[in-house]
Amino acid sequence: MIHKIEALLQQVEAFKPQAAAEIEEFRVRMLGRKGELNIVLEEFKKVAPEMKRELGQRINNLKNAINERIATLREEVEQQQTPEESQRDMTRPGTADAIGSRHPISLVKNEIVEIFSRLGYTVAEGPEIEDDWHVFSALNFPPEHPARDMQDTFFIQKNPDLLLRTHTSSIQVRTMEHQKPPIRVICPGRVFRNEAISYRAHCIFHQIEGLYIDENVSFADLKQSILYFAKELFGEKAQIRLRPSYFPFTEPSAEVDVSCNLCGGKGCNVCKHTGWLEIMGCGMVDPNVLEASGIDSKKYSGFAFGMGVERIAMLKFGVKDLRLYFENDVRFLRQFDSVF
Ligand code: 2NL
Repeated sequence: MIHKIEALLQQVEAFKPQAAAEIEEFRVRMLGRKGELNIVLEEFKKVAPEMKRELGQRINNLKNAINERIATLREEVEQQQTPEESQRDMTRPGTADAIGSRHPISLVKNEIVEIFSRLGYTVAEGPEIEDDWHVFSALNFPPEHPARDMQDTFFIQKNPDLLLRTHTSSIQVRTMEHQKPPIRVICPGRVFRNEAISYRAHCIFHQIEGLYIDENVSFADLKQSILYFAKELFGEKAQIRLRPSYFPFTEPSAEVDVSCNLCGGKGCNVCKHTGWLEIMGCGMVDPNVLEASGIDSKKYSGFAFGMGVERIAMLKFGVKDLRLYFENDVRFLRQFDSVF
C-alpha cells in the first residue's frame, strides 16, 4: 500500500497537462468517486490498526499534494489568459443591444405625410443645394427681397447662383416644371437659413410644403383640406381659423391657426391665452408662379401651404426648446419611443 501511495505521489508531481481540460480529467481520476484516492481509502479500511496512523498521514499528504497541484495548474492556466478570457462564461445569457427610437421630427414628418397621402398627395423630394431660380425667381421673389440677402441665406462662394434652399417650395417648382396638372405633391425636407441659434431659431430646420393644382381649385378646397389635416393631426375636436397674410408666391395668402389642444380653446401658457396656435401658412398659388413653371394660369389654379416640422412637433409634444431636436441627448430622444 505504501508503494501505491508513493507511485501516486510521483504521478501527481510529474503531471504536466497539454491543455486546460486535462486538469479536470486529472482531478476526476484522482479525487472522483471511483478515483485513486477513494480506492486507497477503501484499502485503508482493511489495514491493521497499528499501521493506520502512519498510513493515514501518508494518504492525507497525498490528498493535499493532489489539491495543491490542481490549484497551481489552474492558476497557471488563468495567468496565460487575458482577464477578459478568464471571466468569460459561455453559459451566461447575452447582453441585448438597446434599440433606438425614431427622432420626434421624423415621427411628426411621417404622420403629416401619411395624412396628405390619404388625400391623394404623393411625396416629392429635391436637392438641398439649389439655384436662385428654383428658390427665389420662379417663386415671384422681387430682386431686392431680403431673403436674397447674404445675411439671411447661405450662398456658395464659388458660384453665387447656388445656395442652400431656404424652403422646400423649390421642390414644388421642379414638380411643376416636369409634371402636367393635376398635381398633388407633399414635399418634406431640410432647409437652411442664416439664423443665430436660440430656443426658437436654428440655421437648419425641417419644412413640409404641399401643392395642389388642377382646373377649378378654389380657396374653399384649401380651407377644407387644411381642416381635414388639422383634425387628423390634433384630433376630431380641432378647429381652424385663417388670418390674412402675405407671401410672394401666393395671392391671397393666410396664416392658419388651430384651436389649442391643451386648454381646449380656454386659454393657457402655450397658446398665450388666445386659445389658438399658429401652425402653417397657405394661399392660392400666384398666377406668376404658375406661368414661370410653364403652367397655363388661365386654365389652372391651385393652392399651396407650408409648415415648420419643429414647430408642429413642439405643439404636439410640448417641447419648449428647439435646440433639443439637434443635441441628440438620449434622455430627450427616449421619450418618443412608440408615441405613434
Ligand atoms: C410657411 C408658409 C407657405 C407656400 C408655402 C408655395 C409653393 C409654391 C407655390 C406657392 Cl411652389 N406656394 N408654398 C405657400 C404658402 C405658404 O409656407 O409659413 N411655411 C413655414
